[in-house]
Formats: sequence, C-alpha cells, structure tokens
Amino acid sequence: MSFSQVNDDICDCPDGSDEPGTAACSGNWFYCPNEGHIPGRLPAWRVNDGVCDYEICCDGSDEKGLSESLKKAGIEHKCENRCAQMHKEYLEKLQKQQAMLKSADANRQKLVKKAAELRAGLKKELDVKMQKLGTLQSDLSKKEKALKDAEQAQAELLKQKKSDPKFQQKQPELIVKAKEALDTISKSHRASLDSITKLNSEIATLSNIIETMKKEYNPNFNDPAVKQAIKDYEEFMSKVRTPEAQQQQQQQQQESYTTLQMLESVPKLVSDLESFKVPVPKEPTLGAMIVKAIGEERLNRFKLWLAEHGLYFSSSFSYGTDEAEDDQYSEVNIHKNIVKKAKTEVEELEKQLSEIRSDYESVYGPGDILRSLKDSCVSNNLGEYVYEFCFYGGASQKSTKDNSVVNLGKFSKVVYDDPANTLVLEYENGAKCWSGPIRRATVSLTCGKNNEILQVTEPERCEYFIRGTSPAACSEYREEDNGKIEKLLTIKDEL
Ligand code: MAN
Repeated sequence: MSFSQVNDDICDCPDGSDEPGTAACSGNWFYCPNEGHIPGRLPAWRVNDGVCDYEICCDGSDEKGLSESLKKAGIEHKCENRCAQMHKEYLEKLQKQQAMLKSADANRQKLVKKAAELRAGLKKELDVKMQKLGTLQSDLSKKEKALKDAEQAQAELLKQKKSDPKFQQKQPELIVKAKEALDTISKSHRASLDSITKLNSEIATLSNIIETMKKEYNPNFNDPAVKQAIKDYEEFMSKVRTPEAQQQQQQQQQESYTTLQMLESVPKLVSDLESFKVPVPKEPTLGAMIVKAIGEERLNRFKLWLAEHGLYFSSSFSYGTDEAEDDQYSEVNIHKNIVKKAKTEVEELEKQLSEIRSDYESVYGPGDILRSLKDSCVSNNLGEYVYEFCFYGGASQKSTKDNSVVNLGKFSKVVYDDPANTLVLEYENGAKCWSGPIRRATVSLTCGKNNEILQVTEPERCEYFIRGTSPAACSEYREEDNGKIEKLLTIKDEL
C-alpha cells in the first residue's frame, strides 16, 4: 500500500488504520489534527452527527462534512476552531497541577521516606527474627533429642524393673504365700499336738499296767527281772512323773492348744488383711529429704530451672514415686514440658514472622506510599456529622447531635485511578441501613498538601462518597516538567 492511500477517504485496510483522518472506515476512528493543541481521535459514528465534540476535536474537523440529508433537515452546524483557547486553558490547568504537586511535594516525600523506612524496619525485624528462629529451632531439636533419650532411659529402666522377680512379687501374691505358709505351720502344729496327746495316753496305759503289776506281783517268787522292772518304774515315776512335772506338762499342752487356736485364726486374719490396701513404705531418697527441707513447690521450680539449663539429671532427685509416668516432675515429664515450652516459642515466633512477612510483602498503594499512612485516620466535621476514614481501617459517621457513631464500612481495597490522578479507597460491610442496604463508602483522594476530607455526599441512600486530598495521591513533582508540559502531551483516546 502506498502512502497516498492514507486518508484518501477510501478504506483499504480491514482494521481501518489507513483512514485515521476520515470516516471512510465505518466503525473506526476519526482523527482530528487539533493544530495548536493535542491531536484527538473520535469514534467514527460521532463524525458528522451534528454535534461539535470539542473535548476531543477542538478544531471542529469532525463536523466539516455534514451530510446532505442532515443539511436538508435544516441542521447546519458550524464548529469553529477552539483549539487556541482550549490549549491555553489546558496549559493553565497543567500549571495549576504543577503548583499543587510542588506545594505537596515535601509532604509526599516525607510519606515516601517514612514508607521506605517502615519497610526497611520490617526487613530488619524479619532478619533478626529469622535468625532467632534458627536458634530456637536448633535448641528445640536438642531438647527433643534429650526427651527421646530420657524416654528411652525410662523405658529401659521399666524393662529392668519388670524383669526383676522382686518387682513381680506384688503385695497380694506375698499375702497368699504367707497364708499358705501359716496354713502349713498350723497343720503341722496340730499334728504334733495330737501325737503328744496320743503318746501321753499310751504312757498312761503303760503306767497303769506296771502299777497293777507292782501291786499284784508276789514278792515271794524271787524273780529278779520283775523286781528290777518295779524298781526302774518307781525311779522313773519319782523323777519324770512327779506331780510338778505333770503339772508343767499339762501347762505346756494348754499353751500349745492356745497357740494352735491362734494359728488357726491366722487364715481369717489374712483374708481380712487382703481386703485392705497396705501402703508400701517408701525409702526416703535425697529428693524426699530436700522436699522436706525446702518444700516441694520450691524444689520443683528448682528442678525445672536446672533442667532448662541442662544441669538436671533426675535420678538423684527423684523422691520416691514408683511410677515415673504419674510423676509430673519425673525426668521424662520435665523434658516433655521443656519441649512443649520450646515448641510454643517456635510456633509463636513463626506466627509473628508470617505476619511481618505478609506485611513486608504487601504493597500499600502506588509505590507503597500508603504504608506510612496505615492506621492513620482523617476526619472532618461537616455539620450534621463528623466523617472519618482510616487508611486500611474503617470509615464512620458520627452524629454531632448525640455522638452516636455509625459504621460506614471496613477498608477493602485501594486503586490508583491514573487518568484522574486519584486514589480511590473502598470501604465495605458497614452497618445495615434501616430497611435498606449495608452501608459502604468510597473515598476519592486527589493530590493535596494535607490529608483532608473536603466533602461527603450520599449519592444513594447509605452509600457514601468521601472526597478529599492527600499528598499520597500526588505524582512526583519535577521542576523540568514545567518547561516540558507541552511536549508531554499525547494522543487522547475516547471511546
Ligand atoms: C442515618 C445516616 C444517614 C442515612 C440514614 C438511613 O440517618 O446514616 O446517612 O441515610 O441513617 O436511614
């Protein structure tokens, strides 16, 4: 395609790009040269429609070729060239903007500086806390290792204890054994007593036989064997079977029966005993002695402190509990508490870190400038109400009559409307309007020296539009732009 085909009023290219200055390509753009001002482009359907579109075509070129039918219909539209005047106004506006940028620049720079400092502070905090986390984590691993060792040692000890026969002989088993032994003894005692009684009766029978023989034998028969037997019998009776000896023997027998009665009552006593839990006396240990001396609570605190400083080894401090698991100050449980405490510290630090990291990584408005305004509030008394909004906080409406406060919403997002040089903050989910919608607010901030609310309107019931200024909405002021304003002008698009 040759250059002569551009703007020749014939649409050659499918996208209409060869006819930017004519309406030949319908549905495309009309180009206004706007000499002396900014060239403009207008949708083709607005060309020759009887309306001077000065905001885009200040030279009136869009209405030069008014159609015959419109002319016939009496529509005659002469759009004079207004570019010189409009350009003047435009430049004045730009100059005003420059003046505003200049006056607000010191405050804007303060915000930029503060935001950078806050972010750098967060980075530093992150680094310090990351380092601390590393230390705490390695400390935790050591403590977990110590707990594992203690658990192993305890398991080992328990194993040893369980294999010890003494450990297995529990109290009830010992009682059963004692009962069995006493049973045996009483049975054998009774047998002995029975046998003594039997022997005594046999001795008495024999004594009677010999007594009869002694009375009835004939001394005239000189029988030396009989005589000797009578003599031995009399000697035996005078020495062994004296009335005193017999009395003593009777007494002993009586006592034996009393003992037997006692023995026989033992099984009943043991049964009674079995129904009671007999406390097992514990050996006083070093720990028990210290407990007695300084008090349990203080000892426990001391043990905890020692353990935390790696100085505690519980065996020398145990104070006599059989089941280590039940003892909250057993070595394993002390280690468990230490690990728990260390874990909590790690978790708390991780939580803090994630909050700081998310704050650090967030972008607060254009160029992060709003970081410095985070949580600061702007308010203004506008007669009936005092309106307030807080950056990244909430917006409210306070009645000046009764001081009641109505929630207009919570900060939800911020966008920078570039062509309008406006910071737009949205607040959602405020208090519900009486039989109406949930309140919400839009805060629209243009460049200004200070953070200020200028005006509040309620375009729809319970929907608030807060107009204000902020140095955070200003672009950077550049001295050289004053002279370059015209050169910075670009093609203006309009749909
Ligand atoms: C209050 C204020 C007004 C709002 C009405 C709705 O008076 O919050 O802004 O329009 O309630 O009932």
